[in-house]
Amino acid sequence: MNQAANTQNRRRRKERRAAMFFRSSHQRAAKHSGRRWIRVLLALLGVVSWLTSPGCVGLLLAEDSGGSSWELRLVSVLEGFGEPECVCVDPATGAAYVSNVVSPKYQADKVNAADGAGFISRLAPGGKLDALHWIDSTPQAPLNSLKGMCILNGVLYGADIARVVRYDIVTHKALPPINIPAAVRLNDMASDGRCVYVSDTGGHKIYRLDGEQVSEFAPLDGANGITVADGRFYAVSTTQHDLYEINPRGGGKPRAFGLAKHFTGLDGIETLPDGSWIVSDVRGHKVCHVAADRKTVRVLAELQYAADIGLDRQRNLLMVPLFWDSRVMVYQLHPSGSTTTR
Ligand SMILES: [Ca+2]
Repeated sequence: MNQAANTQNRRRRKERRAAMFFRSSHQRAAKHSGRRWIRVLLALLGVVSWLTSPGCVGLLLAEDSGGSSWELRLVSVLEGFGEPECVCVDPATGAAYVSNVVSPKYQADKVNAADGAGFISRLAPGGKLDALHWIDSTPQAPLNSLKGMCILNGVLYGADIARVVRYDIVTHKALPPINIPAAVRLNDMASDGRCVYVSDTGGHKIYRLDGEQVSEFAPLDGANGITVADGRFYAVSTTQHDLYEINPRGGGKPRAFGLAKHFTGLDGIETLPDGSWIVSDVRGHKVCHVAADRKTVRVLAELQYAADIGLDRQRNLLMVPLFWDSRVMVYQLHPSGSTTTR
């Protein structure tokens, strides 16, 4: 009887321990499950907070613009030019300068003639024509086939066959030109705030002008449009039909984007604040957006003879000279889907 009672007591103790074990397991599981939900909730809150942070909004915009999120809205069409090749915007004032080659219509072999027929126009900030003949060619300071221009320290620089011409912006006074005897066909110009650079399409290279000291900066077959943005140097080739990143210290092999299949005669290039680009294709008759991924290309406008574009970053204005059409198109540049003017 005692033995039977003992056995029964042992069994009851076992059952109580088992019940306690299962109760505590269930409590642990419930507690664990609760912690898991808290973790999921915290993670969700984190994601929501990140999505609404300014950095993330910028990232999302950048990703959008990395795809195809810019569009052009026509503001005005300016007439009366003479084979305009380049629009150069002065970032200090918003005024823009237009180079006029002046050449017999559709005679491409005449666009590099030393004929003293060129002139420079000026647009007021916002893109209205201010002075069609702001600078005229003179026997003392001839303008032959002026193409790309840039501005550094109040001086307007222009590429004119084998010379870089210079004008004081305030006084209009011509400064002595800088000759580059080895140059074949100078084309576009850009400045990094210290030096100016000029491409030589015929000589397949880019020169650097440090003051009046000229040196070879980088080789590039058919070098045409050049631009410097945030310490990075980009160029387009009118014969290789591609965009290139160039070592800002000079030298080395330009790094091609690999987009040649999209273009037939690249001319101008500008970098947008989100790290993407706008390029003009003078023989492809279009202006395109190249996304920051360096792969996505989208046509923004189909335009006959779209030459070297100018960008007013403050007003988000893009100005496109139409070479043989002798007009300049002024566009507002908008992120896609935007309905407001910035
Ligand atoms: Ca050009």
